[in-house]
Amino acid sequence: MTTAPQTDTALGVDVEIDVLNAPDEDIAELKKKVYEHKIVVLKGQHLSAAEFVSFGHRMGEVETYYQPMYHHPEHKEIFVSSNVKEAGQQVGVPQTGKFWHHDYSFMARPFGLTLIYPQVVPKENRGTYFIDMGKAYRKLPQAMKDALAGSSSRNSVRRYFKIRPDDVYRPITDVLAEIEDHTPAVTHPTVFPHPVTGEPLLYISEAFTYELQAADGSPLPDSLLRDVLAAVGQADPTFQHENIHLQTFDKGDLLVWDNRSLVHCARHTVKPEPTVSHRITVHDDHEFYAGIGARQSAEGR
Ligand code: 7UC
Ligand code: FE
Repeated sequence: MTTAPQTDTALGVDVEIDVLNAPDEDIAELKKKVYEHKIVVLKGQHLSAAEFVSFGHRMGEVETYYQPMYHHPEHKEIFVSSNVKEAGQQVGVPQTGKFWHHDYSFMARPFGLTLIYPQVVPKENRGTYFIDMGKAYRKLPQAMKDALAGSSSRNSVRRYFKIRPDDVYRPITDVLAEIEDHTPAVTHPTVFPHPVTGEPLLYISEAFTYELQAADGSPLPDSLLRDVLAAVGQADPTFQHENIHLQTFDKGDLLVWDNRSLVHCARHTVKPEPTVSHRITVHDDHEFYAGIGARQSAEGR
């Protein structure tokens, strides 16, 4: 396994590794690099969908996306983001993740690692925007840190839930009620220490966080949430904020990132080019944050 820092950016490191045949110690080392550098780009990968799933299982307990509409037709473990029809059929879901978010932060037990393996890479609008929410938290004015101390956040997918083909002609109130029933809002600490590095992470997003609550459960002013999101760069429509990092990739790259530390936003395009990417998400060997379960053994599930 060899490692080279990405020279042009503050986040991320390139790693060369044979993801299927590397010894377990190298996989453990790879995960350490993800916690340290937050994004790792595995260069020159040539994996079939089945091999990508095998690699996912080496990285942790695979979390299959809760909605089948996103599943790869042969491998439900793979979440497909695609705007390319296959034999006239939509596969997966187009235009996913075009908003600042942590994956699954609207769920009670989010996962630590996201693996993205781009399949069709657009020529112009390639890449994903990231913000390091550990660094962003450090840079917040002390008054904001004080205002957030001891608070928690309320999170829901409701604003970015995608209408499914079968929802056509359903009353919107039924769809909204179903969202609340299947994915009720969840509470997370606004700031928690990374279980591996100990770094305090600000765990809120423009897409899924809708309210901050004081330690006693009473709501904090909406202006605080808006001001903090703006301060960290999650309200900048131009993506010029100094906290925002554009991670580009080429065909053959496989990205692994720390889903506790980073928020991400799919790059916005006016006229979308053909784009297909495969995603696998895994619980690692650590609690997501203290009190939220780590990787579960096969027997424990
Ligand atoms: O279609 C999408 O953008 C999916 C999004 C609502 N959830 C992705 C996730 O893992 O949180
Ligand atoms: Fe995402």
